[in-house]
Amino acid sequence: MQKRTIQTRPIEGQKPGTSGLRKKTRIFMGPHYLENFVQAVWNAIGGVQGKTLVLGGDGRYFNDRAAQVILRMAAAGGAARVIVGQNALLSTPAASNLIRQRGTDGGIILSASHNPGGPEEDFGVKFNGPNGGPAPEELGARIFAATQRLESYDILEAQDVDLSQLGATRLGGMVVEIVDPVADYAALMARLFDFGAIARLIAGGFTIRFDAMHAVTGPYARAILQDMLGAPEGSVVNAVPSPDFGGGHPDPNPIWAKDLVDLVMGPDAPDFAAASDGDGDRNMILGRGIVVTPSDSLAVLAANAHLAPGYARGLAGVARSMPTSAAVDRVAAARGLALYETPTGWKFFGSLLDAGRVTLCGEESAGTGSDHVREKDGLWAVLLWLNILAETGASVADMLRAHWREFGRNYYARHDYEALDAGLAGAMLDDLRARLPGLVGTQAAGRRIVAADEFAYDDPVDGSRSEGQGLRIGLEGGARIVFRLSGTGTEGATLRVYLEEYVDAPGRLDLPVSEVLAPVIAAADEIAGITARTGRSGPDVVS
Ligand code: VG1
Ligand code: CO
Repeated sequence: MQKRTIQTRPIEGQKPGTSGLRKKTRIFMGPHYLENFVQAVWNAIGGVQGKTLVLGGDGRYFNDRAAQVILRMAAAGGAARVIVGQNALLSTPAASNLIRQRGTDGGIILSASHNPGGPEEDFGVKFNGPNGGPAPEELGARIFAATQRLESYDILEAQDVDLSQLGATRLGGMVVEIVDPVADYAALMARLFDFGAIARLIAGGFTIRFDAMHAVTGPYARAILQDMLGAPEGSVVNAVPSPDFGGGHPDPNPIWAKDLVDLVMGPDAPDFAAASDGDGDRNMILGRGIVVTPSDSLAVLAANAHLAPGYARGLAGVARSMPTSAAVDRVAAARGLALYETPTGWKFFGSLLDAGRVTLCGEESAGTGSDHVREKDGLWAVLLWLNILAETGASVADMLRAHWREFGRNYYARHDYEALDAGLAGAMLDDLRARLPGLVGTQAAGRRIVAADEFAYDDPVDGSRSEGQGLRIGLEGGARIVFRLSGTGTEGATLRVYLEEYVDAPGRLDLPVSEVLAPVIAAADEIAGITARTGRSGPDVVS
């Protein structure tokens, strides 16, 4: 087997976004595109000579081909060992766990997460460091810089490795260790949660439905929920990962998981339902007659996590991304927990988790996790909910209502305007940014603006500063609006508008979200001029 050095030239736009590099699959399949980026990763981390890496992905189209290329490039770079999930599959949290558990030098995750997959859809590559977490901003910047001065990459000339057989094999001088993608992750879950209590709950007739959305969590959910916890066959649906996710968006929200919402609202509702995304790090929680807002889910979990064995000692602190609702802040205040507010993206939780400052963290985008790995974790959230329900005997709806009675309710919604012209969307936010200082004291849709700023974050652990992380508007009475542009899209720009209103009057805790937020939505439109500037009559996705 021969190592080849291939001459190449920098390719524009290989800048990692909120979560790695995401592009149209066709772009990734273009000449040198994947190879350039992978070589840039190697260069940015000081090469892979003698290192051990983890490799796997969510099974989307091109996952298998990309894995073979990365193996050949790791071998050419002199890596000692790559631990690969069987058939190149690993959920994002399972990859994070393997990186940590095996004490490796990091890993590569092939995923565009909740973005659709297929030859005409999206692909992505992400590097996670030795702590198991996504590359921090500073490393992302170094990877990008390396893409801009790349002249060549090294690759082994070799046949494909058969990734369907468990066990160790060699590629040149490198060991390729093919592991069961589920086993270590399932063992971790069994250590954190009271599987006996959950199994008894299920044996007692408590019904669950988990929708894997044709993505990577299928095998994990089947093994854990059905085989280990005894949920009847058929409790996990859409459980076979497919390269195009059955033609759908593997995004667990009320739009793309509408079937599940219809199910819990109908006569055959299970006691508990959930869904995850393409790479298994997101979660959506539902109960009979109720969909739990991710921000509320984080707050409920923070208030009750001590009921699960893995968190019985209590929490060190909690963190949420800035656009996430302040529901968890109220729990933190009541329980005397430290609360951190970070920019969007899991990479910002890493230093807090590593330093032991927080145990639980979450984002409004259906991401919840803890210090057990360094990624958000969909099935973990499902199991923590089940453990809490098993301990309390409450229904999902009871849990929520009791939570709102105790802490008040942060009514919340996110409005996404997708595939906007990038120039137009950028100009809209630039213009608003320029007007921020003059907004305080003025009125929008009849509400007085009491705060207006652009969020910047100073990491209290490593001292790094991240600027330009979202425009925030505070309205009199506690309502909040946040505007930011997505960093995970592959087409034009996506504007995200995050809307929140806090209510604690006992008679007003169970109102329709759209009714409570209507004045905040009107104010948001007036402040940024969304309708006027985009010509859109409303958002594409409300979650
Ligand atoms: C989105 C979410 C963010 C999440 C990120 C990655 O980013 O808003 O909260 O961390 O996706 O999640 P953005 O920049 O598009 O708003 V995943 O499950 O797509 O890796
Ligand atoms: Co994801």
